[in-house]
Amino acid sequence: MLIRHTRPSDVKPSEITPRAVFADRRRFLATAAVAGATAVLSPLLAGPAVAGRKLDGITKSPFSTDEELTDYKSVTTYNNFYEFGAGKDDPVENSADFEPRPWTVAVEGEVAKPGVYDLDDLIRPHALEERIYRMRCVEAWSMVIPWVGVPLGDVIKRLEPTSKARFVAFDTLYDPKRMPGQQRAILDWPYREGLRMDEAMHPLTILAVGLYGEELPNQNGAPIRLVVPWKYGFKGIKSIVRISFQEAMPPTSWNIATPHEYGFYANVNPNVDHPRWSQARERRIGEFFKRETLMFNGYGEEVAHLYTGMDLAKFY
Ligand SMILES: Nc1nc2c(c(=O)[nH]1)N[C@H]1C(S)=C(S)[C@@H](COP(=O)(O)O)O[C@H]1N2
Ligand SMILES: [Mo]
Repeated sequence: MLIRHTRPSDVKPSEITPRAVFADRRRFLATAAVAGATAVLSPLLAGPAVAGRKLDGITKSPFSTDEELTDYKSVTTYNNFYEFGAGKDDPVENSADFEPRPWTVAVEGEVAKPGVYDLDDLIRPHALEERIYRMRCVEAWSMVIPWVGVPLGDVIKRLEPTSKARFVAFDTLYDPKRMPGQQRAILDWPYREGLRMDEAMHPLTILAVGLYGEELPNQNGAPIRLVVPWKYGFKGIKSIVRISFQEAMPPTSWNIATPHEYGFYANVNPNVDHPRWSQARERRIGEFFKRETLMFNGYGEEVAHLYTGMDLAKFY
């Protein structure tokens, strides 16, 4: 549960949490203390995840596009999430039993406030925004999705990265029992992604916790995923459990798998083709005719300055 109507100070965890879960939480607290983590822990456990639970208090963002939304069904049934299978309809079918609560995110590396953060403690200090973004998959299909989330930059500022932090790395959960696709070596698990610090701090970059006004469905990366609308979809890592601040450029899953096909930057660029297909046009899901792909997915005015002087054919 991301938005609570009770203040944490109003209720003791022993009053609202079933005994077994409370015991588990105490074990977790002890572990975190042993690990020396400066954990910021909510005294309330997040409630069980309920698919389609409405999120409250969402403000509309001026960064939204006014293009027609891709229908909810397509957004939630045509997915890439290899942890649940490589077919587009595998994630919705195979993630139904995935429990995205409770959830913690480890914050590590070059940062003043490392620790194991409860999801709520990472997100709740920030107002939830609706961000309607064009999304462009490297496979040349696109959607318009009304995400709900918070600017990653606001979260990062609160964590206080050190002056050495030049990159941010993200890991997806590694748990082959809960993510059956990880039982096969399709990728070098866990799925990993990363951003340069200025990309991570850019106001368009968000951590999403919902879509269409509701908590994220499992197949879209519950309970927390990255959204970077000027980059190919694979940068938008799902079900994040680790955020690490680093001096060196982090390895990323698709770059490890096929370096000549997928680079670190992965900016949407109609002028640089994938070795096996053109990136000049895309099929907007729900439309028949293809449309032209726009430089930086149409966000060039906002982000082109980040790449001044870089050869984008070399740094693809
Ligand atoms: N952990 C993880 N994150 C992932 C993927 C994945 O396979 N595993 N697929 C990526 C790709 S290729 C795309 S296009 C987007 C799709 O996000 P959506 O299903 O919410 O539209 O998720 C990205 N994030
Ligand atoms: Mo993708």
